[in-house]
Amino acid sequence: MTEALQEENAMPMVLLECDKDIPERQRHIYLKAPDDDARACLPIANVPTIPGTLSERGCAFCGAKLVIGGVLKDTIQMIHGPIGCAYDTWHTKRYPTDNGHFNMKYVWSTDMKENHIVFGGEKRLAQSIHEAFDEMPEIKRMIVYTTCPTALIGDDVRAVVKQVMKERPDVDIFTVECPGFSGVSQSKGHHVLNIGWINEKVGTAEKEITSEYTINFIGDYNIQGDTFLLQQYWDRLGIQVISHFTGNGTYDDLRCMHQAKLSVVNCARSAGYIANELKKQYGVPRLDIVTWGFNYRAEGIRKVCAFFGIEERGEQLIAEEYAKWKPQMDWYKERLKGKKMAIWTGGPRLWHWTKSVEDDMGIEVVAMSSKFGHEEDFEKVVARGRDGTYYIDDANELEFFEVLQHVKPDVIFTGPRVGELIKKMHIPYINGHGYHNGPYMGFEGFVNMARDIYNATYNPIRFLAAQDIRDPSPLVLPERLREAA
Ligand code: CFM
Repeated sequence: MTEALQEENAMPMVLLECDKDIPERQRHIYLKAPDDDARACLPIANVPTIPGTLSERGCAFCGAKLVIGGVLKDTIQMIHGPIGCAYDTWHTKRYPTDNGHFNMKYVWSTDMKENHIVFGGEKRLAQSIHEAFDEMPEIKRMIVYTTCPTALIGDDVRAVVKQVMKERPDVDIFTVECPGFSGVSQSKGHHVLNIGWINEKVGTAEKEITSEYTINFIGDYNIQGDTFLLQQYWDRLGIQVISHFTGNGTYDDLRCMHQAKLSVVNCARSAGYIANELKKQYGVPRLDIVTWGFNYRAEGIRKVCAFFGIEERGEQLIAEEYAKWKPQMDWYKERLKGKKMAIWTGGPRLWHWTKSVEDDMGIEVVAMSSKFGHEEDFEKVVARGRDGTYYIDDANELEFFEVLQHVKPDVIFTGPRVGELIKKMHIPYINGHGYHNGPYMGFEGFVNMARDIYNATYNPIRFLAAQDIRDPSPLVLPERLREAA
């Protein structure tokens, strides 16, 4: 080992070869070693991207619209800006609804052009709002978003919205002022929407209470039906979900969040803020759970049931689900044991998954990158993750490739953009955001996830695709693929 390498290995924060011209990146990459004091080694996070690095982050507007607001099933999403802001936050996330996927079919925009930027877009906005409601008379709810250009020219969106609500007393509109440049990543958009909603909309409606056990289920976005699956558990436990924030959720249910006795939080990064405010403003306690993985899911059910004193119901549900799904999970575990995985998503899925795939599938997570997690996310990730694993904040493409050479994963969970590059390297990729064949939450869902990993890692196509067809020697499948072939 060279002296330089020795020195590098001794250092918990790593400067990769590809980053030698932007040495500031060293503070964002941690290689965990046994006995490290992880508190002193956390990658810095939630800070502006360093010029010169090609970030994978999204913008603040995207965090509000694509991640939270756009999931609602009965709400027009009016994007006040150029058409690109609407197009790029439409159709890229898989969150179905039980009313025919209204939210995924349509996108609305004021389609700002140069003359609106020069002369102001308020009239255009009012006209677009009326047009949208006229076109869809059954829809009475809307969220209006500002974008970089309309924020810069100073359109008074709130005044327009107020006027429309006066003219149309049967509609309700919520305004999100969170232009792309207002934060360092999409994380800012989560925050703005959370705080705006609690301050302006929670407490403005009441719904019928049908159970003495009531919750808000927060930070679950029904990716490929996660919410549908988990709703079966709540129903079997006799728990009424007052609001889903926001998977398959409705605008008016979210106005009733104050009525719940407990806020159960899945994605603490995107929606922990509203849970905290519900506690502060309305005294609704917050309980964080993990909904992926057998151990975690069972623990989450136990915690919620303990809160309401219905432990027996919880134990019964867990026993039934284990009986049904554990044998299948164990079949996959047998075959996935020792496989190496990388996770490159937003942030929370790193700490949700690293330990659960290890416990339930025997998989080792060897590299993780978070686009917008904060330091508190890294605290959780590093605490649950393995030694010898890379923990990276806001990684860029070159770093991905360099780290791949070090850790050699069998499968990578990331988005389609990076996924396309990985495919070319003949490494199996699974959509870590929208899933391949989800849902992945809950007991049944985690079996789906294991099945996708099994199919990806045992499929001979990657091996075959890597062969040079001009080579006349006979192909020999590697041993790991022979069983499946
Ligand atoms: Fe929460 Fe999410 Fe995620 Fe997220 Fe996202 Fe996402 Fe994600 Mo993609 S709300 S933070 S902003 S769990 S869209 S459904 S998968 S990056 S780790």
